[in-house]
Amino acid sequence: APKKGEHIIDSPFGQLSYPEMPIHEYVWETLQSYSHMIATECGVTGRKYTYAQARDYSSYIARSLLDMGLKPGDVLAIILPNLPESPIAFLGCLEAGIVITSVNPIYTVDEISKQLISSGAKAVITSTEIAETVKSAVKQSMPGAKLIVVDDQVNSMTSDAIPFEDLIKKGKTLPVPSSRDFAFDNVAVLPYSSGTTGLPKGVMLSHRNIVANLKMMADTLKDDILVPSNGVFQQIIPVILPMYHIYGMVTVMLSKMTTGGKLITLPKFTPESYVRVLERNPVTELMLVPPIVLFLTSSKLVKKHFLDHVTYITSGAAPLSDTDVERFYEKFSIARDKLKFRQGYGMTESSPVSLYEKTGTKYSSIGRPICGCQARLVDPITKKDVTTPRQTGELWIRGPHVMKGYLNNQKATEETLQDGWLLTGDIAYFDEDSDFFITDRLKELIKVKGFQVAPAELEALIRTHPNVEEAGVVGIPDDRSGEVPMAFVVLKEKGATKTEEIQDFVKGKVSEFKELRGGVRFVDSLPKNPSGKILRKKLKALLE
Ligand code: AYL
Repeated sequence: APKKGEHIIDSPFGQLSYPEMPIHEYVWETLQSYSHMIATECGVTGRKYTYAQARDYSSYIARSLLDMGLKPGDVLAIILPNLPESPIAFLGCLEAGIVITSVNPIYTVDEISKQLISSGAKAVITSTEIAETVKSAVKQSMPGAKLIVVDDQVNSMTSDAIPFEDLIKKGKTLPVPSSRDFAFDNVAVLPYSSGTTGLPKGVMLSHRNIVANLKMMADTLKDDILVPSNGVFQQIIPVILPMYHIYGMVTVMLSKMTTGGKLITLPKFTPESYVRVLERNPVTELMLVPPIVLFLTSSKLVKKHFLDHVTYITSGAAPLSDTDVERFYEKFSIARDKLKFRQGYGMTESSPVSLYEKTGTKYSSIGRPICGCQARLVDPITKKDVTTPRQTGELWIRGPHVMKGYLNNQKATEETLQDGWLLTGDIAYFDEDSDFFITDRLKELIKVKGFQVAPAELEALIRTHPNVEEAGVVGIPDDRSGEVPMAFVVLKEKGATKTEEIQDFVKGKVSEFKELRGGVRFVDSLPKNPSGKILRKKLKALLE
């Protein structure tokens, strides 16, 4: 019930109910009807697994992990590009009761090390391709951790790594572990997000959070989810969004597996490999971030007939404009009721989806709260609820999909969760139909191609340059990536360092998408509030 002064906007999609079962059981629940169908297939090598195989192998993985001495509640880092084995590793860990921290596979040694230390990972699953980088990170931060390698091509690993395949083989011979107490509110997944401010933090998502979000989406879309019957129809979905990120993990991988979809995995997005997948497979749905929508529209390689079987394109993780969608339809001249464009809004902290534009007609809107989700708009200054259309406020979210909190960070948790409400740090309004629109970001987060970059992380790095006094990092608009990071820097000795030197200093120490592609500007001082916090809005205003 709303408290005094609260103006709660409920979901128009009915009452939510969800089963209290572990994520993997929820995913396998309807397995019988499509056990013989392909669950995952590599878009490059063609290596594939049926649902029955995926289910069995993940169970063998679970048994082997426990046999190796890992215990329920231990943290394991999955550092994998999108491979057909990725869901097997993921669901295997969950079946063993092991908490997964998902790490970006393009991370540098230092970036990986930070997450391994912060999460307290005791083991790592990675792939041959990036094994050397991961090994260095393990050596540097978690010397005792077990290293498991999904052997993509040939087994080039030295003796200290355990081949994933061996775990599958061995697990088959091991007894099924006696059923242990399962707590629905135990942490299941620990992805990293920088939240409203500061460095990346572990987001504690429970089985409840994720099962609830899967069911919230299923109930919201129930009249248009296509479930296979007699093996005739199968959804075919290219998986290009990385599965380490909550979008690829929950909304693509887990969600599509609950309805027997075929996931065509691509280890990394390249225009050529993506186009090849679209050309060779009758794909039924595309789940994208805005820069990839722009790619489809602008690339000459993408032909209209590649989209013949596509009924929905979903975009999320960053703003999408009406023009972006209009241009798409202009290029392909597809009937708008044949292929629908829908926008989702979500956050790692809400497992992720919270609002969804289901009709596919209001392209720039994020729609309405999905089944089981409530929303409010709260004025960040007066703290009063917005009650009328077209007035902006901070978007607050409540529901069973909202995280338990940030790992080992009570302060950040208290700032972000208040009375069960998740303070998103996004500014929004609703129109006369109660459809929501995001207009701005209150938080400092930068979104490059839909992926998070924490200014605090780059600022800390830039400050380690010998001639840097302080630094403030902001995101500036970019045609291709949405935003790119740019730094305002105060030098100790003016004139002694060039802007390119700062850019080069950052290069190589962080993943490519975090590089200062927006440039560097030297300033005499940074605008700050009385308590010393950098005022990023004022920095941005310097650019206008
Ligand atoms: P994180 N429009 C504008 N900004 C958005 C949108 C959107 N549709 N969706 C997400 N954001 C921004 O944790 C917003 O600032 O999760 C939000 O606070 O990496 C931040 O991204 C969260 O970033 C889906 C499935 C969206 C997944 C997601 C994205 C989860 C991104 C919709 O259906």
